[in-house]
Amino acid sequence: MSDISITRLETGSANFAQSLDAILAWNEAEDAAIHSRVMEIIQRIRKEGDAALVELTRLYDRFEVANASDLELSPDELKKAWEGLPSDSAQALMVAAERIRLYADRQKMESWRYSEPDGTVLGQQVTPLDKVGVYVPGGKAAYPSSVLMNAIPAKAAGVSEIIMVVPTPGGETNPLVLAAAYLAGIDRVFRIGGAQAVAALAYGTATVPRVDKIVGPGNIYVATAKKLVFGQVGIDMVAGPSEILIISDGGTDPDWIAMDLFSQAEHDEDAQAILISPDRAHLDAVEASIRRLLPTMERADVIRTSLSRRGALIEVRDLDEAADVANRVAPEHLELSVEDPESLVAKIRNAGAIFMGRYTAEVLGDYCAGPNHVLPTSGTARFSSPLGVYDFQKRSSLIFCSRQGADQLARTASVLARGEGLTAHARSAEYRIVESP
Ligand code: HSO
Ligand code: ZN
Repeated sequence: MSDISITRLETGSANFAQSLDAILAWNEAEDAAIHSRVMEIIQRIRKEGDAALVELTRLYDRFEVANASDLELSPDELKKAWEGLPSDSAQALMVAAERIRLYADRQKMESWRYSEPDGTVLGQQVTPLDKVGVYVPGGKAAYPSSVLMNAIPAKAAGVSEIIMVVPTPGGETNPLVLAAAYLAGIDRVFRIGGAQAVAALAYGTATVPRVDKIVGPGNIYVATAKKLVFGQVGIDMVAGPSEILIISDGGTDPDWIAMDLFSQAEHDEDAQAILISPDRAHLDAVEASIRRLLPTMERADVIRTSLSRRGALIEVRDLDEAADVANRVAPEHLELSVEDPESLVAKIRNAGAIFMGRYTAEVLGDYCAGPNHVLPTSGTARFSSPLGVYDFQKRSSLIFCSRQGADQLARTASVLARGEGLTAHARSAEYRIVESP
């Protein structure tokens, strides 16, 4: 069963670009049936509010409550989950939370102002969002670490209320997730999920408050719902499957590299794990490690499928070319498993998170290094960034004009307004002209 076929590519071969594109291609199922089903659910929540929420939760999660208010967990239940944790789990969550908080604090955008000689003041005022919804999946992808990664930056931004939604299929709660919610300081938790939870957060019901932004991962229904409510509320991003790209100079233990590839491949069948190296013998050695270690893995089936479907071992001429390929892929996670990561990192333009050096396994970032593990996927690192405090802050421009400053600006504004044929604009400006030129 350790049989696995993993694509081998060489940048030197004529069809390299096409082969790489084929490996990278990721078409999120654009399913018209799912789209219209989700649309229907959103409409129902908007029209019927709590009643629809209770009914859809019974239908999809087999979780039945008499009143919508019973969908909310009490602060006491969260506290109990926290107190019931084994001490090593509690300790580890605390270490992770503290490090995520310290990193997040650094990301805070601050307000700023500057003045001009005539007394005019310009600036930018930064304000946290009021209410944020955090979606936490209920099934196999229910990660307590993701609760921390989504909630702590919101807290650090100063968001006044964080509302978590988590489906509890069959009424079963996940104590680790609830404990993480308690630790992260989440204010309210509702036992709802799917498109109905996203709609409830976006539009509000009598029981569930309407939020300003919804963050957090979810299945295709949740992702589709987030896309459909975008505009009514903000959303973080619509994440694709996890990805890791490792650049190795050949000096790292092949078993370490194989396990780092596995660590992303085990997330799901569509995850992507790619290794790039100028050292052919090293690529062979890692391939051998993959074959030897795969049967020892609990999630061997998932790993085998994702490595066969979307994995690749790529031979390049040198590390410069490795950086070029990495920039083309724009991976979610990039490991620089090389002797001198500093000189290589300068060549990286597109990556969600960069792990520098042989000891910096991606898993350390997944849980506790400090930077966020919610990262741009599917090549979107070309234009977007990790989730951070700034995603929970917004900016307002500030303009103060002194009498003299207004006079000066009005002369410019008046000319431009008349050019646009907007007389009220022009006259509004001209009222402020008080001195003769
Ligand atoms: N690698 C995932 C995050 C995660 N890993 C959570 C384990 N738990 C996406 O960055
Ligand atoms: Zn992970």
